[in-house]
Amino acid sequence: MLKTISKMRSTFLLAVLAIASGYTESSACQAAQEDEHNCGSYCFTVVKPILRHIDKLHNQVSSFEERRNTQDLTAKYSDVMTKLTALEAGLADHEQRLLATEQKLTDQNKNFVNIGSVRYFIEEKLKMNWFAARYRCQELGAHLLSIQNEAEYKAIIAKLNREREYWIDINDLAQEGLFLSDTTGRPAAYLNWDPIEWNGHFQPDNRDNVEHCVHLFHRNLSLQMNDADCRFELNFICEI
Ligand SMILES: [Ca+2]
Ligand SMILES: [Ca+2]
Repeated sequence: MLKTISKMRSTFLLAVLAIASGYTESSACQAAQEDEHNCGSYCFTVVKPILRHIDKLHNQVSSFEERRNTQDLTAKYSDVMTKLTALEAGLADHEQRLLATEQKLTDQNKNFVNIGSVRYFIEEKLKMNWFAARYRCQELGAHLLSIQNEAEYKAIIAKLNREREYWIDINDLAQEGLFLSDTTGRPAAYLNWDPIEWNGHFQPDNRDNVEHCVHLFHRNLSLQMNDADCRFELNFICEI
């Protein structure tokens, strides 16, 4: 009897080891059946349900691992989609800012005009005092308009709005009555003062002793020069 129990135990252990190693029930049973003639049909009948149960547990473990792998993949997919969504939002924001920048450049380009080989920026919207306008031109890599001769004067005023007034680079800030080009530091190359009398004065009149900056303004159906208070806020022209 003890010998029979010992055989049964060894057969059982052999089957368990086989299943634990990845064998199926049938392969385990095949191994076990090799000892059946030693174990006897009775003990094998006792062991077989246990083998089936162990095989069932093995299948359940395999199924659980498959589900866990699926859950891992689902979590990774969700993580990737979250990152992708954030990336798309970032791209959309970047694209929006790019469009805004392009629109701004387009708007600015509308104000650029080419006359011969010279490029001008005509600020029709913003109004600034003479010093701020000068700085704005420098920001654009330019300077306030420096008219060199009558031909350039006529070419540029043909592009201007006659309803507006524009700062140019001429001033007598350094010495009253000496009108210099801010671009060259030399006496202005071209002057075209408004010829119409104004309160008994002709331009430049340095009215109230505060008019030291020159602008083009509309009088007599043309745009001609006048000295004005540099603190006035006017449109302006940059030359590149
Ligand atoms: Ca003056
Ligand atoms: Ca004046």
